[in-house]
Parts: sequence; structure tokens; C-alpha cells
Amino acid sequence: ADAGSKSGRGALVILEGLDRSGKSSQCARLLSYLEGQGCRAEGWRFPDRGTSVGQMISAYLANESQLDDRTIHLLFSANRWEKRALMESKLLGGTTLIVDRYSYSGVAFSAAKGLDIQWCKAPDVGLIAPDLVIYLDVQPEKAAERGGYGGERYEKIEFQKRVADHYHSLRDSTWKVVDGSLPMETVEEQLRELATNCIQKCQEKPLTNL
Ligand code: DGP
Ligand code: NA
Ligand code: NA
Repeated sequence: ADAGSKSGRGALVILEGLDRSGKSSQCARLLSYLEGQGCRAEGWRFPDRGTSVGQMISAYLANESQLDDRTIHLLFSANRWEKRALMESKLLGGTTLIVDRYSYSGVAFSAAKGLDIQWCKAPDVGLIAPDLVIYLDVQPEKAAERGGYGGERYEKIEFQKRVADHYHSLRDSTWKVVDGSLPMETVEEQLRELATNCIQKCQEKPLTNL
């Protein structure tokens, strides 16, 4: 238990986007900004490759193992579920979480393989709902140009195009789309403003579930 709840709960802020959209660097920049402002915050990412489920996911992404499409989908979901209790206690204790990928990646990447969207959403029902989802919007062609892909399973332009289409259909009221092709500093500035507003607004709001 954490006595920090008097000053309100932390915010669950998710960054989503294609591979090479700049998410990971922007997460890091946003986190150090918030910490500099005296905000209690942590940077998380999914998949969390540090757990035993995460190691299975990592081997699959590196093409070191083959898994059925639904099996890997459920492992990605399980990897979020195994962090749910910690996520809840951090948020209720007043820590804001800046998270690189969440359930939207789960749905967009699996649906891009042709799996049914409702089926893809089902295992994540009951995970904590984000307060803000920032989508870093970058054209698949532009993302591919950025230093090239690292060679993991999904890092192919035709696949990323289908992922982008599915991300597009997932947008809801918690989403803010930021043009990820703008200069890094401009993107960074927009993220600071979005996150700061969100952190202030959700302090007194109860957590909800997906
Ligand atoms: P990253 O560590 O952010 O580079 O993610 C690794 C790859 O896994 C990337 O291509 C996106 C993909 N990915 C992330 N989360 C999920 C998920 O829940 N389901 C599926 N199928 N793919 C995911
Ligand atoms: Na990647
Ligand atoms: Na990344």
C-alpha cells in the first residue's frame, strides 16, 4: 500500500505505433521530462521480454521458434495479464506509467494476420483501461526508411501496412493521433502537453477496465 493516494492516482499513458515510428525514444524523452517536473513516473513496455512468457515471445519474434497465430496472440495477452496487478498497485499508489505498446498492438498485429478482431480483443477484456493512447502516426514507407528494420518477424513493409489499417480502425475517444513525421522536438512537445493534461485530469477518476 502507498500513502500517495491523497495526491491522486497515476495515469496510464500508452504509446502506440508501427515498428520504427519513434515510440521508444519518445517514451524515454517523455519519462525524463515528467521525472524532471517532479512527477512520479515509470516507463514500461510490452512485450515485457523479462518474464518467462516474454522469453517465449522474444524467441518467436526472432524467428527462433514457430507458434500458431492464436497461440502467440494469447501469449502476448498473458504477458500483459501477468503485469496487471503490479500496474494497478503502481497507478493507485500515485505512479504514472508511460507504456510502450499495449492491447492495441495485440489487436492490430494479430488482425493483420487475418484473425477476427473480436476474437483478438477478447483475452484483453479486464485489463486496465488506458487514460490516454498516443498514436505516433508515421507512413509505413517512412518508418521502413528510418535506419531499416531490425529483422524481427513483423518488420516487413506489406505487413506493417496492414497493421496501420487495423490501428486506424481501433481509434476511440482516448486516442490522440500525433504526426510522427514532424521533427522529434515538435513531437516531444506535443506529447508533454498531452501527458501533462491527462495526468492532471485523471487524478480523481477511478480506474476502469477494458
Ligand atoms: P517492440 O518490442 O515494441 O519492438 O515489439 C516487438 C514486436 O512485436 C513488434 O513488431 C510489435 C509486435 N507486438 C507487440 N505487441 C504485440 C501483441 O500484443 N501481439 C502481436 N501479435 N504482436 C505484438
Ligand atoms: Na520492433
Ligand atoms: Na519500439
